[in-house]
Amino acid sequence: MGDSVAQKILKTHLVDGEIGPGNEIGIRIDQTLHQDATGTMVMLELEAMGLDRVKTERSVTYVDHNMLQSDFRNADDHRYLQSVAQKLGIHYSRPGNGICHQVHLERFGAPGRTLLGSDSHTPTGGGLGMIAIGAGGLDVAVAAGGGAYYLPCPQIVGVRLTGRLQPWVASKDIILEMLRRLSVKGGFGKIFEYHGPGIECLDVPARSTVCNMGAELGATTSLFPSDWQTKKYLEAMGRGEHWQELLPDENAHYDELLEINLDELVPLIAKPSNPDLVVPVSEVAGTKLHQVCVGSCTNSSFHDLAICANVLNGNVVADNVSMTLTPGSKNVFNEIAENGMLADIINAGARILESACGPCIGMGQAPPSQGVSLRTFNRNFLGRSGTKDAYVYLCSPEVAVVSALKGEITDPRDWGEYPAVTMPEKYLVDDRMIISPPDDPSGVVVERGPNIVPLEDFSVTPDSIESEVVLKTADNISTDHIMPAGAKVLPFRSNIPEISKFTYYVLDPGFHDRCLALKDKGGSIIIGGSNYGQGSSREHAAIAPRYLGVKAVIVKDFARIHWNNLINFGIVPLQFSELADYDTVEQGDRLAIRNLHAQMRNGREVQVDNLTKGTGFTAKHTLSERQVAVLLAGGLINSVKLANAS
Ligand code: MIC
Ligand code: SF4
Repeated sequence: MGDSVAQKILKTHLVDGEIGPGNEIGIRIDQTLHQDATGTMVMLELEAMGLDRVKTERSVTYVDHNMLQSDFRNADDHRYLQSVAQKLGIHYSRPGNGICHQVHLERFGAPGRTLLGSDSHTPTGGGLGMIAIGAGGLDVAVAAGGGAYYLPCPQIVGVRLTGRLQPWVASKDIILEMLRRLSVKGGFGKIFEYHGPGIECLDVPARSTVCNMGAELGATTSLFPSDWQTKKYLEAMGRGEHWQELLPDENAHYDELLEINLDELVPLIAKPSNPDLVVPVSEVAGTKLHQVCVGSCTNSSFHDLAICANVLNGNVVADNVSMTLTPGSKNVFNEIAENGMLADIINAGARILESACGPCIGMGQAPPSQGVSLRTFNRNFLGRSGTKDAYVYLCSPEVAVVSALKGEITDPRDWGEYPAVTMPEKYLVDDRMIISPPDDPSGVVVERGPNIVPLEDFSVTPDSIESEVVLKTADNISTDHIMPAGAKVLPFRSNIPEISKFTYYVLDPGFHDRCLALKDKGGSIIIGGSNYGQGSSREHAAIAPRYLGVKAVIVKDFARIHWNNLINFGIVPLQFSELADYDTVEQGDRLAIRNLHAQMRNGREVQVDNLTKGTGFTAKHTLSERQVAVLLAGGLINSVKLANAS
């Protein structure tokens, strides 16, 4: 049996363990990506670990999330990031240069490489034929310091594409179809490798849209082979020398196979408020709109904007709609400015935003009360838009732009001829907004504002836990629910005591106070449903609960990145062995776990007593031996410090 592209890359980067089902493997990371919302924490962690210079081939910090400077806080973070990047040997992409994933694809990604990013949509890089994985900041910090990235060896699922995308059907519809079939937890523990004749019609940005939103499947990552399309893209970006062909062997082995016939695909849409509530657009056509937003790291490439400009040209956005467009990078912005498309967009009344995450992370453009917002983004979790009772739908730029003109959700195939877009032979590349670090950093002074609060020391995980259930949740709780983002909260990303006040704020405003009241009474425990912690990689969804005294989280099952983050910050992650036991526990119950260390070390089962009900149940854990040691040490920082001391 031959190798898939994913296997080839994993094999050349394997530094620990053996590739095989159920094994934990360690891989070498060539590049790291950090952004401002998670990156300040990564830098604080690097400092806490005592690292003086990154050891990767390339590490880049982007400023793209915390762009609103309504007081000193975000501006302080930017200044800190710029100076600490200089000190640690990290490239710094200045605010205005674009969204991290779009810029990384354009300027740094390369076939055959590994990339670890402190952002869940890092798999965007898979469009170039690389293994790009999203992780918590601490894992990224360790990788930046030259350490391996550990992961449970993923299954490799081959997704064979046949046929061709039909007019008005976009690559976004491929990934929406995957979500329709597999759900937001269908990708757990898997790498999706797209292949087959259908990939020929997809250029690199189109492929990256598919890989980007593989994060919503809960996948480890997604990728495409590196072929002539990859070569063409890298050459157009002036980086032809980074191309190498990387194809699956003819008899490549895939653990599972799926097939999508692109000829049969129709425009799709995800309904509120989960990315897998996917139906054909025709099913919700006619729904009146209040807002349409095109952009985000999923759909802000030149082609995405060009389609919009073409359809908007000569028309005006419907009276009842506020439309925004966001170019994903300064290069894309320049491109549409140079060729006149920007004027078509402005004349149509669309509001052009700076190249950044913007409305995708709730940085402005909150929809009106009970408003319907149609977005080309990747997430529509409750409250993420900034308006709790808004209805957020996710779709392709094609669906978005036609609907913006019609004022209601519209199947774009009813619009007319599909616009022909001429792609640039050479993009207008200008890297002057990326600051390289100096060879000698000795003169660099790290600038810290008052909002930057160093991480507190974490104590060792106790051997005995006796705590109250502070909250019981339903399935599919996202890290947006646990720790919301948005203009109000993001400025506190480098200040844990302050940001912790927003924990579970949208779903349960009393959470913070209840936790604090329990902090000196043994702390608290959270009970969760299935796919707990899906979505963003933000480790604040683990650090803040830890700060508030949460000792354990017991759920039906976890999403990948959050599970890792809980371990990294010393919160015990357990799963119900019998799902029915979930129903026996209530908020307010006092639970006890004795001899935790021995139970975790010696097996997979942990006994939990319900002191309030006089009952008990068995929970299980899926941690490797290495992870058990990290958890019991009180988290990864403690464990790295211990290793450095010995
Ligand atoms: C997101 O899309 O939720 C974010 C904001 O990019 C996050 C990172 C963060 O919370 O800062 C992600 O996807 O990991
Ligand atoms: Fe930014 Fe949105 Fe992409 Fe997250 S999903 S990186 S917030 S554009």
